Amino acid sequence: TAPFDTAKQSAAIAKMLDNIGMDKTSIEADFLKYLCHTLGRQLDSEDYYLFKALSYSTRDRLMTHWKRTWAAYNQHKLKKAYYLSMEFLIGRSLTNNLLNLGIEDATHQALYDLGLDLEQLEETERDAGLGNGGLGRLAACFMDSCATLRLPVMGYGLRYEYGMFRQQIQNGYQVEEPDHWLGFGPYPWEIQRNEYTQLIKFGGTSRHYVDPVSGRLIVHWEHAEVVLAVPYDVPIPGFKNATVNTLRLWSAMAKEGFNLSEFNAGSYHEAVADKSQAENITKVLYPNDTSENGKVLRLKQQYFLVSASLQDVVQQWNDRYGSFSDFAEYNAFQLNDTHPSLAVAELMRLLIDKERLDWDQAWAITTQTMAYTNHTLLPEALERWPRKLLQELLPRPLEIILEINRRFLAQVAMRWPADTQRQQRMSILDDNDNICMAYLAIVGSHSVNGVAALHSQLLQDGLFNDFYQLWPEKFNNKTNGVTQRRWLAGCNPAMRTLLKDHIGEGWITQLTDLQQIESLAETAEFREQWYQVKRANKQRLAKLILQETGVSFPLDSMFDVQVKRIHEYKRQLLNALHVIHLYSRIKRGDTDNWTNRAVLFGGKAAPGYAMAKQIIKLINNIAQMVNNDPQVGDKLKVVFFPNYRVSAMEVICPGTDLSEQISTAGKEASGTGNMKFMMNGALTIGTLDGANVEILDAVGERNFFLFGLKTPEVEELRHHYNPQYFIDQSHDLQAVLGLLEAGHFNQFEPGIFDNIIRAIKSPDDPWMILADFQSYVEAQSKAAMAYRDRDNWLRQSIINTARSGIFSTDRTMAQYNQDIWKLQPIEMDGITIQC
Ligand code: GL9
Repeated sequence: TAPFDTAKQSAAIAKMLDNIGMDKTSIEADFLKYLCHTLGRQLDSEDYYLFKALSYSTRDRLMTHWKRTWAAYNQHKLKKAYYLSMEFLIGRSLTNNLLNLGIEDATHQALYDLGLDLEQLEETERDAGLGNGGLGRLAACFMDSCATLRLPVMGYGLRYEYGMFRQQIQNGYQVEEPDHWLGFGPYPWEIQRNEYTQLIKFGGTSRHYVDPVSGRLIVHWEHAEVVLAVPYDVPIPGFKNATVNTLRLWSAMAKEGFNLSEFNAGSYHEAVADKSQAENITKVLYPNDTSENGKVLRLKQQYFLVSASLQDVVQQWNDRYGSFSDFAEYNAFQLNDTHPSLAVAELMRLLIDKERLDWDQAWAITTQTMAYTNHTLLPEALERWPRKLLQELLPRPLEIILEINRRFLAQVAMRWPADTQRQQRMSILDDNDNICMAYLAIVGSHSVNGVAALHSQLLQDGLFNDFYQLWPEKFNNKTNGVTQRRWLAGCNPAMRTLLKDHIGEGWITQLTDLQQIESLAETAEFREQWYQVKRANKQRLAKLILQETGVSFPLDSMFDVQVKRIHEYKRQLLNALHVIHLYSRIKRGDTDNWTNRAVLFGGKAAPGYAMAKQIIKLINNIAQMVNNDPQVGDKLKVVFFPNYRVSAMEVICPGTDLSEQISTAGKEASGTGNMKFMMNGALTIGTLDGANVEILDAVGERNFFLFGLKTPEVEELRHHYNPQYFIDQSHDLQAVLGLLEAGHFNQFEPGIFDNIIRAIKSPDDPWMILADFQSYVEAQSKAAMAYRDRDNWLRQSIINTARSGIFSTDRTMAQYNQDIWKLQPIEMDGITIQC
């Protein structure tokens, strides 16, 4: 055989990769090759196959950059960060990948010449719904921004076979359906990487030995059940910068096909059950974590993610460098909430048990590399796991957690001698024998951050105050953001074009450039163009609403939107009460200076959250009554949009006039939908909560409809809250409650809303809906009046977009990097691909 010339072959392959065309002709050729050769279809086959062929040819165009980015990671010793998250709510990828590659026009042309419509193919892509809401979508936006900033950041998550459930509405009620998103063959954006498979242990016992040679204590985790973690890599392209980062998602696989000895012993069922039990770990995304028997599986998921990811990093480090003395200088782990906080114990375990470091060295590395982000103040969301459960499932990590706690409490005792109450309060093991994951995360990290200024302040002053007193230097704020690639350039092409005509496209990577349109708000011509863009987007949204619900939204009415998870603290009920108030005004003829309004609700309720499900039913019943009353007509429309998801928001936010951000002050950590709406020119009606505070700061009170109690007022009122007082004060509220209590919206379903009525009239209502009702109605009426002055509304809308620059995740990621990770951007010049 001819001698193999590595250099020559590598050069040839690199050339092949580099020569992939980004022009219309080569895109067309590759698309046809995949369609006809690989998939065995032709141009008249179903959109699904056309989409698939296009996504394969697009993936090819990512591959060169992806390989080169990997090479850049490995050619030099550079610091990397790892974002550990149980959720990455990706949504669709085709549009985004074309945009970031800069080949949307070429692709559009290529398809057009074949008689195909790009947009139609884009819409056949199924959402990758691997997250519940804001927290998961934030992780996806972070990945996009890191790639765009050329930061060496890798995401680690789980490849759930079933994502967020699909929501159907039947007779006004939510019905959940499984989301088998991988059901139509493999996901085109992932690449299976068997060679990086890891072994994950569960159960068994932890045994301590003394090594006869070294005299050192050695720990073995024995008799554990072992599950395989198989990684699937998803490419994350930066915007036109030849950088493609990686999101690595782990999938559980049984170690053996099935238990052969059990099979041979005649237990076929048990043999297969073991296999499916192992594979259950990544079967389904938890839509909440309230059910008791599901809890074990959730804990397994968390450890599975953490152990696979850390083993991946530690092993590659070991293969490459051997010594761990400078590991902390080159690695950073960001914990997305407490869900991956077992990482603290797992890194300790790997460093001590596998890499044979002593406790102090391992602890120094752990605390210097780990950083924790908190995403909520709600007590019910703070994770605590029974010590007994950990003992059974993760005996060795539990030992480590208890030792961390022992040493930590000694430190607390040193700082506050004899303050036993404080030691009890701060203990990672609480009075009920539970492990408090937030405390573990704080103790094991060098950085703790909240996700908006107010939220971070409340963490310091309240929830984590003891820890703040001990380590004030750990605490910091990182206000959330959203990526303008998806949430403006991608989802609002009409506005993108308008912006391009006036200020170019610098804002796609420098969102503060949007400032430049503010002065244009004063020219009538620009306002008219702005109006036309919004109108076209409202038309697109109205079409979707009609298709999904059968209800027509009149284009001239104010599109008033609240989309987010259904939760009492987010107060969809307050919005619903306002709708009833408007309906009641129409019915009694109080319609002078009326502004037509079309109200859209959307969002999923956790399957076990009964109250949230009743709220959905109430909204649907109100909608039924309002939409079918000829006296109401175009004055008021109401819909509940089914199966709210990322791809729906991409149509909803560009078409929205008024954004509802009305949570009880102090309860919404940040919100990110609020930012998407603002960026797309909606005005906000909102409380002083989460990032609303910073939105208000940016636009000023004249461009924001502020209402409601402030956080300290809420906390003060809690001690003597008397809803009846607010009812007595307000005729409007009496009328609204009168309709509800008379059963006007449930004439054939007696009693179904009694729960809701009781909750809002109770002095124990933690969300204090009735306390804010009158103030909300007044702010709504101001919004309605403002909308009637079209010119002024347009000015305000333009100002909202113009000042949304700080809410880019590019800014958020730059701050994480500057304060926490301290990474150098990847240098792509001169990087060659090794094949
Ligand atoms: C959340 C907060 O509730 C939001 O206010 C915040 O914007 C996001 C992102 O930081 O995180 N925390 C949380 O648990 N969820 C959030 O949205 N819930 C879901 O993702 C369902």
